[in-house]
Amino acid sequence: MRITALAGGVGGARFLRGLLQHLQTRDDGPHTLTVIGNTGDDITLFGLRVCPDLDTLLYTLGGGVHEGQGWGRADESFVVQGELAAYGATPQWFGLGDRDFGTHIVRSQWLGQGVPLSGVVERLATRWGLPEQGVTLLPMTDTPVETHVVVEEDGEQRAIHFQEWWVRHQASLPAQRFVVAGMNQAAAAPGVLDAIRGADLVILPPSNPVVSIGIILSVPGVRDALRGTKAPVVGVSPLVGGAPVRGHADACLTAIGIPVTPDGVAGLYADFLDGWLVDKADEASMAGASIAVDAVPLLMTDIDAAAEIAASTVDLGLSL
Ligand code: GDP
Ligand code: FO1
Ligand code: CA
Repeated sequence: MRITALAGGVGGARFLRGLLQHLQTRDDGPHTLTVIGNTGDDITLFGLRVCPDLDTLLYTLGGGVHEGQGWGRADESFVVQGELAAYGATPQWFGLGDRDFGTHIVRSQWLGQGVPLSGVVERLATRWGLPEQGVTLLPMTDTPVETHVVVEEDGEQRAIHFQEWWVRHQASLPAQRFVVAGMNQAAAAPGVLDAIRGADLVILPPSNPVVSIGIILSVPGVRDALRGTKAPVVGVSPLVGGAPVRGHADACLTAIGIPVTPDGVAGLYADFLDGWLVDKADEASMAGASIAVDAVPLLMTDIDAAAEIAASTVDLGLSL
C-alpha cells in the first residue's frame, strides 16, 4: 500500500512513528510512506536555515528525538548557544542545541551550494535511516516560505515570524491572521502532487490544522490534488476533549474564526476529507456528520498507543 501523509512537527511525527510500527504488523504489505512536511515554520537564525517540522520528523522517525520535548535532539548540550549569548548575539529566545546545530550547518552549506531543499532533506533522511523504513520525506515546497503572524498591539498591526509568536510570546499576542511570505512564488516540491494523486491512502495526522496542515494546503496544487485523488483521505483530530493536547492550536483556530472542536477542524478539510477519527470524549460532537467518523482514544501516550491510533486510521480509510 502506498500511503501519503501531510505532517507538521510533534503531533505528525509521533503519529507517523506509530503508523510505521503498525504497518510492520499488517499482512497486506509491502507498504511505502511518503510524508509531505510543513516548511512554513522555517527560519534563518545566525545565518543558518532551521526547519523545525522537517527536523522533528527526521529525528522522531530516525530515533534521535528528545522524547520529553518532542522536538530537538536527545542527549543535547548547549555550548554554542552559550557562546552566542556571550557575544550578545540574538535572538536568545530560540534554543538551539549543539547536535541540532550540526543539522542546520550542513543544511545551510548544501543549500548554499545550490542543492534544493528537497535534495537536502533526502540527504538528511539517509543519515536518519528513513529509506530503510520505506519512508520518503518531502518538504512541501523547495521555495523558501515563512509563516508570519499579524498581531495587534496598542492598536497597531504588525507581522512577526511564526516562531517569534509561538516560542517567544507563547501565542499570547492575539493573532489577527496568518500570512505565508514567499507562497505567491512557491510551487509544490518534486513528487508532492504525484504522491497525493498516486496514493492508495492519504492520511492527515493530528497536526496543527492551521499552521501545519493549513500551510501545506496553501501550497499551489495541493488542495486540488487532495480533491482529485482516488485514494480515501482520512484525518485524525488534534483535539482531545475539545482542546489541543499540546501547543496553541486553539489560538490558531480562534484567529481564523473556526470553533475549537473536532467538527470545526474537520470543516477545514470538508472539500476532500472522507473519514475523520475523533477521541471517544468527542464522539457526541460529531453526531450528524456527513463523513465517516470513528471514535477511539486519541492520546499518543507512547509508541504503542500511537500505533493503535494509526491502525484505526488505516482501517477507517480502507473501509471507505
Ligand atoms: P508541531 O508542528 O510540533 O506543533 O506539531 P504538529 O503540527 O504536527 O502537531 C501539533 C498538534 O498535535 C497539536 O495541535 C496537538 O493537539 C496535537 N497532538 C499532540 N499530541 C497529541 C496526541 O497525543 N493526540 C492527539 N490526538 N493530538 C495530539
Ligand atoms: N520550541 C520552543 O518552545 N522553544 C525553543 O527554544 C525551541 C527551539 C527549537 C529548536 C529547533 C527545533 O527544530 C525546534 C525548536 N522548537 C522550540 C520547537 C518548534 O520551533 C515549535 O514547537 C514548532 O515550530 C511549532 O510547530
Ligand atoms: Ca510546526
